[in-house]
Amino acid sequence: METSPTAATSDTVLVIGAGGQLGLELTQELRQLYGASNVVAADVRAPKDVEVQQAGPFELLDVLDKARLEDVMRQYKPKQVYHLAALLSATAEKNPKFGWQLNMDGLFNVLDAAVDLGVQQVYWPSSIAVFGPDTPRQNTPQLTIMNPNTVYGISKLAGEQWCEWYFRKHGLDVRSLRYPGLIGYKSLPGGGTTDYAVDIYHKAVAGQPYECFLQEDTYLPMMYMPDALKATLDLMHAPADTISVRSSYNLGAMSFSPAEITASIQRHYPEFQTTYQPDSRQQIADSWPASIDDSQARQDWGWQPQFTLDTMTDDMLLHLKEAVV
Ligand code: AKB
Repeated sequence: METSPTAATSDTVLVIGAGGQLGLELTQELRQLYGASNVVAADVRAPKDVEVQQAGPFELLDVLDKARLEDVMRQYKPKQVYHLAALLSATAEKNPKFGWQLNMDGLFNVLDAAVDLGVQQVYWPSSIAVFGPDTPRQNTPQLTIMNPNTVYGISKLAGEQWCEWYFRKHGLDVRSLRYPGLIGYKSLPGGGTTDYAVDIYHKAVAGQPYECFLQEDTYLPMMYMPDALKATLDLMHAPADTISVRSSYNLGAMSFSPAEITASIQRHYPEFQTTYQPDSRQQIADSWPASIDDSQARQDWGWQPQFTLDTMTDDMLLHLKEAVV
């Protein structure tokens, strides 16, 4: 095994894709943990919100620009890099070449710079999209038939294998989770197949009906953002010798259908209605697991989700209502 030539010396953390659905909340959480000045937010677009801009260091960064990435990393010498920039499933299907380029070349740039500049740890998110129509749909195991059939899924599966390779070949401590659909109230997702489960809450609070792009009985694995943040940080803080999976861990919390999330919302808004108009995202959803076996994550580093569909709904609606008042 070849080891990294120089060790990063600072306590700085770099978050690439800090303006995205996960990046925004993860950056806030990391700033709480390590201090705002120690967490560098980077994104291809400057944050619109002035408060976000002023909350800590920010760098404009296109992860495909390797020279700029290395400059930022030389400047801050991060000990940890969270690389979150990617095109999600529905957008990547519409723009396959760019989806592949961003998701793969971006990852290579980060992994190579991390090795060259002695970064201690890299985090890179994978997804339930690594599974495909041949995969067992219920309680999908950690190790099983994959055969993804979306550009996003193919890029995530290839990325997982590369992460494992960089660990074996270079000793790079890269860690990863296969996220289910993520649901939070602080930011909107963009371009995913599971996004309906965020949009639906916004419509309910606005007093409007929701037209869902999936069928009412389409079950998908989902997770509330506080659980996703906890899982990410628990994984990154776990001792290296407890991490038995160097591709990416299955991670589960809850599974529900559009009909079930509608019923959960109706406990608060009895008049709320969802209609169903499936589009091309239905095919993507049909190729993904309905539920996930995450026993390896539970066994290795004690993963335990907190939120159920109803407790998530209660919390989402509470926060979204506060935002409109
Ligand atoms: C998507 O729907 O593309 C993402 C994912 C499951 O990775 N939310």
